[in-house]
Amino acid sequence: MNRLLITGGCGFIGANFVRWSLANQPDWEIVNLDALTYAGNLANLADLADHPRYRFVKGDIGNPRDVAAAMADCDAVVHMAAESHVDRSIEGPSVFVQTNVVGTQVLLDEARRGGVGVFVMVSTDEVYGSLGATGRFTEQSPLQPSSPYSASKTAADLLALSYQTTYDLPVIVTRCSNNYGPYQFPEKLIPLFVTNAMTDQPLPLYGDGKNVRDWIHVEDHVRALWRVVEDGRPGQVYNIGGNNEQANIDITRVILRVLGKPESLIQFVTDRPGHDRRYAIDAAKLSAEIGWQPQVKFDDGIAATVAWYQQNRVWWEAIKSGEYRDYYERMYANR
Ligand code: NAD
Ligand code: TDX
Repeated sequence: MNRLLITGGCGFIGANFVRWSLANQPDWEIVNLDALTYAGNLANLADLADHPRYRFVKGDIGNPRDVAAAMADCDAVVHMAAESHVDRSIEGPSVFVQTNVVGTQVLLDEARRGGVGVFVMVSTDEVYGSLGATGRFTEQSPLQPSSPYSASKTAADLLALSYQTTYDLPVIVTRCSNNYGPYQFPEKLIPLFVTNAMTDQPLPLYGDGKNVRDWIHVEDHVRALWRVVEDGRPGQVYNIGGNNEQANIDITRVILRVLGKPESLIQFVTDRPGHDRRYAIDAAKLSAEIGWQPQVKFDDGIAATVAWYQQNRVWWEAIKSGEYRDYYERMYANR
């Protein structure tokens, strides 16, 4: 039996990673280190809490003792714990530097000490900054992050690579595009707009609504991460993308159409400062070296995702009724 440590397993991508791994990777035990911040939710994995190949450790990646306890006897690390929301980073960058940069350094030091076989640093396409109307990001594109969030992820990404160069730690960096799917916290575009539309609340579209993102279903991302754990080359960077560029206004219309809600719910609001115009990922390297391809078609994935939010109203209503209300007020009132 092999053992993998995932950090941030109670968040959106993490919970999907844990669920998929326990179902599809029978030779692996999964240890999940998560601090349960506002974005971490034990309910995401409640049905798996007693699974024989799963262990949850509540702890902070910035705390060396928590990290050492969780990483003991692990063969692989998939590091995805982070502060992940761009708008929150604009409001308050400090925790982004603490978690995303310092937390990553603490994990890397413990991985060196413990001698793990592979350390996958889950980075993001946002490290590349913004594209114009044409072209796609390759692994050679310059790193030009725009927000405190993406700058902190860039620092972590490069720090991880430096541990490979300097200490020969077997680090692999992945840079994925925008994920969507079940269990995504309703501060991000798709779950925010789905849940607002379901309750006939306005959908606050930033700027002219024409910013473009390259959407990938979270299960395709999870499959890519496992392929990288098993067959990735240490020291390498791999882009992961859905080959699915969509303008925000088009995503918004799809959501309204699937839910049978009127376009009058769309409300154009003041733009996000430093708002990246367009992301598009060239994932040819991962495909050529490892044979990975995204499998979920966007029309199917978005319909299934909307259906999940319809079927799991209790899940998101609990989130939206708590401290989230203050966040929403701060972020969107008088915008
Ligand atoms: P999320 O915000 O939903 O989840 C983050 C998780 O990390 C939460 O469970 C939280 O409790 C945990 N966490 C935060 N600070 C911690 C700390 N100090 N110690 C331990 N745990 C802590 O994020 P997500 O959308 O699932 O993203 C996961 C990772 O994937 C992040 O690293 C993000 O940068 C990256 N990523 C996300 C996307 C996307 O579209 N969501 C795309 C590319 C890359
Ligand atoms: O209310 C909104 N209105 C709006 O127009 C929100 C929340 C977002 N938007 C726009 C901004 C972006 O152009 O929608 C697009 C997507 O926004 P987010 O869901 O906040 O995602 P983004 O900023 O693109 O970053 C995401 O992808 C890369 C994740 O949050 C990051 O963690 C990941 O690294």
